[in-house]
Amino acid sequence: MRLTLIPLLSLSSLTVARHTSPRHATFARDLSLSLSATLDISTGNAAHAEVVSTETGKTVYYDVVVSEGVANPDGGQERMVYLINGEFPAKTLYIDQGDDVEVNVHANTSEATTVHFHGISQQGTPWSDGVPGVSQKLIQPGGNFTYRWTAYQHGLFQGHAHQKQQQDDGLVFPIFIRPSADLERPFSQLAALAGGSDADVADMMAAEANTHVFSIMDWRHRTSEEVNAVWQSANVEPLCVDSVLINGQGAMVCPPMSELQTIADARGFGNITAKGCLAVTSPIVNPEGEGFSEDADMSLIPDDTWDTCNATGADRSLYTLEVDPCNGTWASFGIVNTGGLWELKFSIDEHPLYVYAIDGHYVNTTQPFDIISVPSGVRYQVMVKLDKDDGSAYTIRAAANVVPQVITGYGVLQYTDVPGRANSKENFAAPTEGYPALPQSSAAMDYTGAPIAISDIAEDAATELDPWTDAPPFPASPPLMESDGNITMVVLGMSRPNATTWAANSTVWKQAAEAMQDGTGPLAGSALINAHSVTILPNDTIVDIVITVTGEHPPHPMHKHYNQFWVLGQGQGEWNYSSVAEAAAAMPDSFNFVNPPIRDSYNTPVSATASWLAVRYRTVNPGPDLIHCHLSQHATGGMVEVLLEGIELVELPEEYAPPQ
Ligand SMILES: *[C@@H]1O[C@H](CO)[C@@H](O)[C@H](O)[C@H]1NC(C)=O
Ligand SMILES: *[C@@H]1O[C@H](CO)[C@@H](O)[C@H](O)[C@H]1NC(C)=O
Ligand SMILES: *[C@@H]1O[C@H](CO)[C@@H](O)[C@H](O)[C@H]1NC(C)=O
Ligand SMILES: *[C@@H]1O[C@H](CO)[C@@H](O)[C@H](O)[C@H]1NC(C)=O
Ligand SMILES: *[C@@H]1O[C@H](CO)[C@@H](O)[C@H](O)[C@H]1NC(C)=O
Ligand SMILES: *[C@@H]1O[C@H](CO)[C@@H](O)[C@H](O)[C@H]1NC(C)=O
Ligand SMILES: *[C@@H]1O[C@H](CO)[C@@H](O)[C@H](O)[C@H]1NC(C)=O
Ligand SMILES: *[C@@H]1O[C@H](CO)[C@@H](O)[C@H](O)[C@H]1NC(C)=O
Ligand SMILES: *[C@@H]1O[C@H](CO)[C@@H](O)[C@H](O)[C@H]1NC(C)=O
Ligand SMILES: *[C@@H]1O[C@H](CO)[C@@H](O)[C@H](O)[C@H]1NC(C)=O
Ligand SMILES: *[C@@H]1O[C@H](CO)[C@@H](O)[C@H](O)[C@H]1NC(C)=O
Ligand SMILES: [Cu+2]
Repeated sequence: MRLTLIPLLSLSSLTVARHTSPRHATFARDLSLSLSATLDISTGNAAHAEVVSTETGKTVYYDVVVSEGVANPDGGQERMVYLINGEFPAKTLYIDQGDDVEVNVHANTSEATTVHFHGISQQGTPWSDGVPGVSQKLIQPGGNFTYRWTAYQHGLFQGHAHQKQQQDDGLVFPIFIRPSADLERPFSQLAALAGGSDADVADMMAAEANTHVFSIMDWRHRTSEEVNAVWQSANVEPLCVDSVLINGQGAMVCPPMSELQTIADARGFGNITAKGCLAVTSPIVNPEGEGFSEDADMSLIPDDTWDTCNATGADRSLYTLEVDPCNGTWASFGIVNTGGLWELKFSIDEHPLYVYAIDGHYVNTTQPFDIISVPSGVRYQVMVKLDKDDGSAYTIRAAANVVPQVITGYGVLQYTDVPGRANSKENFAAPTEGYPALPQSSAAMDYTGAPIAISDIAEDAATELDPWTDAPPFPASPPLMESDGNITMVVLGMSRPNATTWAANSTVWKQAAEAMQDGTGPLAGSALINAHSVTILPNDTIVDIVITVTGEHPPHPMHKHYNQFWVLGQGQGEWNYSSVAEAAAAMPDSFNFVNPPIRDSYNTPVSATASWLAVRYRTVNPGPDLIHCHLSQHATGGMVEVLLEGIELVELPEEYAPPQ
């Protein structure tokens, strides 16, 4: 049921709000000058002498120039990529918690674009959320747009295009917000798990401020627009990638067919292609019936996108992070899946991951884990103990562990190289033909991302973090309950009407459609109120969003903009309850009201028949919020709902108001 519509809004009647960040002299500074300064993180001030809570009193300015270039990151194929300030992949943007942030995005591109700050709450700045047609107009080629927001949060985030699937082409950059000094951290727990002491806590504090980010992403030899062209013409969703990159570098891997077929047989895949994909004729890829296989034209699918794999002669240099071999010290790594398709399992051989934050929120884990699974858009922060020998090297792995494809990307963690040691570069070797040369370290997971026993003893099998049970928020932060106010339930059914569309409640929100490019926005409240895929909510109300899935779907990593949600429950079967309270009474084991995960992205459970996911939050930020599947093809395919929250309360600053 849709909620009551509020009266149509006239954007021109909105009044001008106080705006805290004044226009700055650098706003229109010469682009060539700003380029050299851009993303040169000189404003860092992690070691605050004084305690800061939410205000550092400074504004940081960044120019983000998006342009088009060519790159061949996996050695397999040169192709168009987006460059951020001239680089692929983009550098991480570091800021301090409490900073006022101004990011001027310049579209030096042939396609219009916008940038969404993924995970940032945009409290008080809904015009900087970057959703075309909803919070702003598209930035036209040659144009620019200044995003202004305050870094109330801390930890790992990302900025990425929210137009079409441009993110998949490299229009994405990690953002690390260094936490303010006075926050309580979960580091003494981690130190205790490692059998350490206060010295470890101090090391972790220092490491956190210098977090090194690994962006992991699936990669294709065709641009997202080429992929879309195949999708639309063949009427088959392209579901096969060419490689997995770590920080924009990687290697095409073409394992021997015998190896792949063994995997496929073990999993009941049937035939597998040289890229490790299900055959395009598989009913999982291409279901039977009208709108699907009946309307498909397989002849329009190029062989090199699905069937063949050719890494012959490719230059395949792996991303290598060199670390100092200081004994016993800790490194902080951020892991963000900047890709648009495959959930990736991440591990570093022989280095357990002490997870301390997920989606920029501290967590209280119970043990170190060998493997974490990172869906598109999700961010992990981990401490890793650097306790190995000089000159040794360890393989970093990012593996797709999904039904339609098995594939791994590799990187190297290199302790300052000492030639001649057992594990230095000259001794790297390919496991078998078709692989790049890798350090000879002990893996925690195989090519498919499945944990492997480190020895024959069962207890020594590699461990993998379960986000539902193993990472409650730190400090404990139980959810709002019925006693805190009325709760509105919004049920959204995820569906796939045909081979080219994905929908939230049967309505397809066409992000890429012409309607979204015609100049609606900023904060297109009135334009959206009568639109499809819009739920209207008052400000300051508790909302339960229940995502339901019917039939066999991949996990949908549901991402919400604005503030984060509590993941209250998940389960199998149909959702036939009128409230979460009623469902919880019937299935108490499917819920956690004590200390559930706090996230801005979470997977829907997989089921052969039906499943559901229930999340809770309070509307606190008047404006157009969004919840959508973060798989870029599902989002552009239409699996999006706009949540118009207290939209009548929005006061649009003059500089964001539409021209009269
Ligand atoms: C989605 O559809 C279900 C079932 O028809 C309905 O109960 C629910 O209210 C709808 N949700 C929205 C937001 O329209
Ligand atoms: C940014 O765009 C505005 C118009 O919206 C224009 O006046 C300004 O010159 C542009 N600045 C730069 C640096 O491109
Ligand atoms: C804009 O793009 C063109 C070509 O795409 C490139 O030559 C130029 O360097 C870019 N300018 C900036 C400031 O990035
Ligand atoms: C698998 O491939 C073989 C050889 O190409 C073919 O004969 C067989 O029908 C395929 N099986 C399936 C289940 O697609
Ligand atoms: C799939 O659905 C969309 C949206 O309803 C429609 O535009 C498109 O034509 C459909 N495709 C086929 C092959 O029916
Ligand atoms: C594979 O790539 C190499 C190098 O680009 C090329 O020489 C060779 O012909 C390709 N092989 C096939 C089977 O396409
Ligand atoms: C690190 O310290 C441990 C315990 O003191 C020691 O056994 C080990 O050899 C040291 N490793 C290095 C690389 O110095
Ligand atoms: C963290 O978890 C441990 C149990 O693993 C518990 O004893 C402790 O109270 C938790 N701390 C917080 C702040 O939640
Ligand atoms: C909660 O709902 C009840 C019944 O609809 C209503 O009387 C009450 O005013 C609501 N409370 C709040 C805080 O909105
Ligand atoms: C909901 O469905 C389950 C089976 O999925 C059934 O056991 C239960 O009785 C139903 N509950 C209601 C309130 O209809
Ligand atoms: C919206 O609700 C939040 C949470 O109660 C409140 O802090 C905020 O002031 C409200 N915004 C407006 C404009 O009323
Ligand atoms: Cu999805």
